Amino acid sequence: MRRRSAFAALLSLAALAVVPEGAPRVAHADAPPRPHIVHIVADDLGWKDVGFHGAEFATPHIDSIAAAGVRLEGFYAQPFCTQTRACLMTGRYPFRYGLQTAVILSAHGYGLATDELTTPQALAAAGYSTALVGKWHLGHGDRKYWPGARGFQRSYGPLIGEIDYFSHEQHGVLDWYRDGKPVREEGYSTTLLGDEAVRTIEGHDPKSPLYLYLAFNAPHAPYQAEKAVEDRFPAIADPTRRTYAAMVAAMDDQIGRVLAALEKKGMRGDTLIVFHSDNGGTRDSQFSGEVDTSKIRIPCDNGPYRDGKGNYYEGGTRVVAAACWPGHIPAGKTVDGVMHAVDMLPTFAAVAGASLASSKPLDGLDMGAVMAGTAPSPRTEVVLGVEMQRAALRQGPWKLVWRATLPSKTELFDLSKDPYEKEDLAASQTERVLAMKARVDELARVSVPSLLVGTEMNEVRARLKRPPVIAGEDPFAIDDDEHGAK
Ligand SMILES: [Ca+2]
Repeated sequence: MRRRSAFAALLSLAALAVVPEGAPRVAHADAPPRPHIVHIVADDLGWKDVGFHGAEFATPHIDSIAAAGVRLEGFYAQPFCTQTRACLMTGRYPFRYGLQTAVILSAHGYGLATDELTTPQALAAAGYSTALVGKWHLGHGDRKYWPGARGFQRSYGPLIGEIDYFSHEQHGVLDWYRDGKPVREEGYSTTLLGDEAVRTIEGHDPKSPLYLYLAFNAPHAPYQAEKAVEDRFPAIADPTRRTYAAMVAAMDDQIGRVLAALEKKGMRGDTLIVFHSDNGGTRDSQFSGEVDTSKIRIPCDNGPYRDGKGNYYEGGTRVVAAACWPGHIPAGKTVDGVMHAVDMLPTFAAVAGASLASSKPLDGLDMGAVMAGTAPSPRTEVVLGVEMQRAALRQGPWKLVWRATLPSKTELFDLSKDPYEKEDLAASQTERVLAMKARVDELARVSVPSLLVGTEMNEVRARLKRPPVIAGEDPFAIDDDEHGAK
């Protein structure tokens, strides 16, 4: 049976309401509205780094999405890029397919398991045109992981994503592709992604539904902006913060062009737009990525939320988010209901009338009614992560943050009273802590082993076959192997 969303149900009710008394019921009144879906994802954007959360620089176009619809103030993601993108594509938590640890590094060959049903596969089967414009980060070492093999009819942008914004290279290797072929192009990557998103909309036949996944690599490190945009922020004294503001502003400019293109094409009123970051802003240079940021002041701002990217506190996982869809999502409201990145696939599938029958069991839930403000969130639990060394779980207002490696550390917070995680209640809530740890253990037992840990252990095993490293007369001559050089 086809899933029907709250959006679809509302539309059906509205359709019935305008049918005159005695007139025949229209047979297709039950059909889902099948909106276009534009899913915009920012990379490592701080919670506070948008105008509507109080940034000191303006983001008028991102703000306009929130103003035309709802702020999603209970929106969770994973603490790292790959993990959240995997959630968005599968509706399932990363520990179910081995992506629970950090990210796929540029030197890694593994990717998102190819037996997972992806969002573009599900939507394409329902008649949607599917386009990825932006960062993928779900596997680059084998073509079977590339977006074209995973459901996207068109794709453009970086496969990995931590690129130089001008050369589009990572470690000196080009990471910029169109439909699976590397392309050398001039221009600031954020602008190029905006150009392509606009082209995609302009070239689309509005009569058929479009799924555009617009995944900016901004404002992820390296911190690079165009000077003309930086010059818009003379009042920001810190140079890295000024650059970062310009990176966010450049992304906001491009989002503005996308909104204008939808308007011009007559699609805006029939488009569900969801915007969010893939994880919290970076606060610790060890989690900024592969470039060295240890010598600069990290520029992201998560406002009052604790810590940032890479860890399970709210600053790493509760991200800025907004959604709009005229006539279906009320304008200017705030939705506090808890939701997670895994919920996007079921939510999109419901409004699209797409079948998820061939998916493995989903962790995600349809959040259509929550976004519409007609129902509270059905989500009673958020699994923020289950790894071999640590985990975090939210149940109702309670949040467990567990470092299982020695020396271990267990923290429990009541987010209803302490959203900024200042008061650890673990010592006074021992039974609750035990029950939540038991739940984590249960999930750990059904986890697929971490592909990152397995890959790195293979590196250790390869070392077993290497000759001994024995100190010679020159103390500087022996260190290459120890430092990972080939
Ligand atoms: Ca990220």
